[in-house]
Amino acid sequence: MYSQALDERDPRRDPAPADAADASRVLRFDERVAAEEKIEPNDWMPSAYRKTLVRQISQHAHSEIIGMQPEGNWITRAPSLRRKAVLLAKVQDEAGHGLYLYAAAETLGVTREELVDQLLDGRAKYSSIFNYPTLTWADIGAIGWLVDGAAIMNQIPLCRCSYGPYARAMVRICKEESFHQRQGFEIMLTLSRGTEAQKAMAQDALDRWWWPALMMFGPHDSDSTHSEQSMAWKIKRFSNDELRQKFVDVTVPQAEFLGLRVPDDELRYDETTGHYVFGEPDWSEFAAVLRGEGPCNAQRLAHRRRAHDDGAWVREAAEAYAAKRAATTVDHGQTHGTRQRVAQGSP
Ligand code: BYC
Repeated sequence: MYSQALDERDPRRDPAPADAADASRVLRFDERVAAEEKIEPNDWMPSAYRKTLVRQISQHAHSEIIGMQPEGNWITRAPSLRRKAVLLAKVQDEAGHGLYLYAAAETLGVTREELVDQLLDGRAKYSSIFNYPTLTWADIGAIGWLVDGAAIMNQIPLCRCSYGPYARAMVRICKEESFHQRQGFEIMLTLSRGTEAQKAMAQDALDRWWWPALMMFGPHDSDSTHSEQSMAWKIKRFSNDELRQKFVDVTVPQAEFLGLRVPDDELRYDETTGHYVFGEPDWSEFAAVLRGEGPCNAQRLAHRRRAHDDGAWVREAAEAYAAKRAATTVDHGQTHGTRQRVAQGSP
């Protein structure tokens, strides 16, 4: 009877009962977000909230995975066994971050295979920063200090993201990023206290990584497509410009401590605001990198595709093993069940 009534309803004139239910669910969702309750995978959520999270979390996961390449480039050339062990551990941490983040994205109903396909066929974005080359050992210091430093600034607030699985993944990631930042700063400190050539190498790395690091925070708030809605949903807690400013305020005194010069002629401390005033990143360069035209975009994707193809046998072996185990479990289950029935005297 009810379904017949539904069938006869003209959806263009009659507001659907589902709409009223949806409106009340949106209201309840908004109240929960406002009350700082975490939204969990099985909770109702607006489809746009789900879509935004899948986009951001998967881009973040891809960044961690592609981000292994510029540093991986230096593992065999690290200047000592200690530096090699530390760098290896850092790059492995990044693989781990990628995996937690893919797992967090999967709780939203998307498969890892879909996400990986989007990366490999060039549909998905990953952080612009990983499309720059690591030319010298000092670049490993600059990445730890500046790139992981920017990452921490951006990611600590994500520990309070309204979506539970993302927020919880970020807690461990941030602890590890903090270690990464310190190892980078320590490399820069060693180089800047070293020979003239080592100091020049550190300065050159700062010169090349400073502006790309500022671009990591994304476009200006006025050009940011998603910030306003993401902040209303408490996915983002600070805007791109707010985080960029915090990063500059924290990092410039660190550069001074290292005795290095930040490559920005407009940089000055404003006594009245208590903040640094800084120049404008080259946004046309940022746009080009996002279009796939950065110095290493093609190389990074080609390398990732090759690694994916080379790893096909591992995925196939894992699937075959899982299928074999599943079959064995069924066999054992039947045998066990049969034995029980026999023991109980049933046929
Ligand atoms: N690079 O509306 P907006 C790491 C895109 S991993 C590329 O402001 P949103 C590490 C943006 O996606 C670092 N694309 O976006 C790993 C959007 O395009 P779509 C990665 C960028 O999402 C290894 C459009 O521009 N960190 O730390 O509100 C070793 C408009 O932007 C970038 C994360 O992923 C960029 N830099 O804000 C060492 C953190 N910026 O999607 C370190 C999580 C913007 O509409 N993500 N775009 O096609 C976020 O916090 C935010 O997604 C962002 C951007 C702040 C990055």
